[in-house]
Amino acid sequence: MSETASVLSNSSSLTPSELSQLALKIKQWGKELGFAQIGICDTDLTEEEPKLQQWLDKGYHGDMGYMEAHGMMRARPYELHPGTIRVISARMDYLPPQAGFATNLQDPNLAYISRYAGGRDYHKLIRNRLKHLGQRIQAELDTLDAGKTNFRPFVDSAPILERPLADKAGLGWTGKHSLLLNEDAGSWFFLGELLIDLPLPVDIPVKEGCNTCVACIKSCPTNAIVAPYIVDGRRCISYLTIELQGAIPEEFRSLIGNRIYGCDDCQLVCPVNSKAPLTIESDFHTRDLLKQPKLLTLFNWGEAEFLKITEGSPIRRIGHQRWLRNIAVALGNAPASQAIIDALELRKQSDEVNELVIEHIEWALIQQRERLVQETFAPNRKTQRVIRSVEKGLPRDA
Ligand code: B12
Ligand code: SF4
Ligand code: SF4
Repeated sequence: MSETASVLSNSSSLTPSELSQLALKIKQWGKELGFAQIGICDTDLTEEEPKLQQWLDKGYHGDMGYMEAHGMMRARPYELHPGTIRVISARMDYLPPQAGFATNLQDPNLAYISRYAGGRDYHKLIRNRLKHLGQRIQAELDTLDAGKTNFRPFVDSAPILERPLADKAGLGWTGKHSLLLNEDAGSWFFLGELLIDLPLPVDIPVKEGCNTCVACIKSCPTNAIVAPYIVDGRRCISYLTIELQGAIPEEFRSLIGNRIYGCDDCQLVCPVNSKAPLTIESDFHTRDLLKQPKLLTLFNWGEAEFLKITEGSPIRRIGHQRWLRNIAVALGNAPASQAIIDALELRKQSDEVNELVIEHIEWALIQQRERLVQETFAPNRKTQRVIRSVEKGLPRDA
């Protein structure tokens, strides 16, 4: 049936024992569909509502208007999809092989792209798998002659608090960086969920495991983790390079370093990630052209090339102008070089750049020219600490 086909459920016809059996099967089917883990929770997020409201009141969402657009619906899955009484929460690993984190961060002429974004866009892939999961559940109900279920898959872009739901469903605990962490799998995974109207048995949340650690808070390049569990989105490099439409505030430009699309630092220093498994999805492997790419190479891509190379990748959504904006900032942070100055000048003259990009290019030119007469380059102290921590704690992925 179509995932949106809404037919009143007669799920009450299933006995508690049949529902428990079904829950076990759902977890097994989830694995077969490539999910690392599935958990089930109810829809009650009332505890999160005041925290979400506070986060919005403080303006931590910045320009992400979609975060406030739906009021408290984010904390009320039953409003998003009426009839919902359970959330089947799923996580899928994305850490690609040969991540080369430290290699990448310590070479300021290379562009750093968040490791979730080097392969295929996860939204469609996960949503489709969740849809298949829903269809398998329906097929099982058919064999039990138990009527129709009403389900709907969501991944990331819907107004729903995915992390608190996954926390409730026992997939891990909320780390001080605000991401979900799993004792065996770290945090390199996406979340998605199937909203459903079956009274399945719920899972038990796991105990918080950060203890006294504060590594993520201390290592965030822009001090975006303003208190344990609370991220001021406006300061986060992920927001500045992906979500923000306009100019990147100057105070953050040098702190961004060579990170041109997202940031992984709070996860890189996390000790729980030392056990993280690599993804089993080849779709999430980093595309060859995005493996340790040179800033200048990426900066020279024209729009057609950008669109072609990033087809099907999450990177495409920022568009060519913001791509150039971000790379201009990274070039401004790179060691002084005449080749960089020439490339910036050339781009500035081209008819492919808008005012936004020109302003960032001008900033980069000033940094480059000042540095040309000054010193040799070294990554800032925080980044050096992240690099050391990755080399020591995540040697496989360094
Ligand atoms: C908006 C958003 C962002 C914003 C804001 C980040 C944020 N922390 O809110 C920006 C653009 C900065 C961002 C960045 C990233 N994001 Co994001 N993001 C989202 C999105 C769309 C909504 C998150 C949200 O609801 N924020 C609102 C605030 C209020 O929620 P919150 O941060 O969880 O806040 C809660 C805590 O503060 C808590 N709280 C307050 N006090 C206390 C005290 C205690 C003790 C506790 C336990 C909790 C607590 O209550 C609040 C309300 O629940 C979700 C997808 C989704 N629909 O849920 C993905 C999502 C959270 N992002 C994800 C990822 C992967 C990232 C990045 C790693 C991407 C990257 N590499 O660049 C970074 C990580 C940055 C970070 N440390 O958070 C994944 C996380 C997967 C996981 N393992 O948890 C998600 C779930 C997307 C997905 N479907 O997989 N993201
Ligand atoms: S993603 Fe980077 S900038 Fe954002 S909170 Fe984590 S370390 Fe800070
Ligand atoms: S770095 Fe430490 S405090 Fe931060 S999420 Fe990981 S274990 Fe928790």
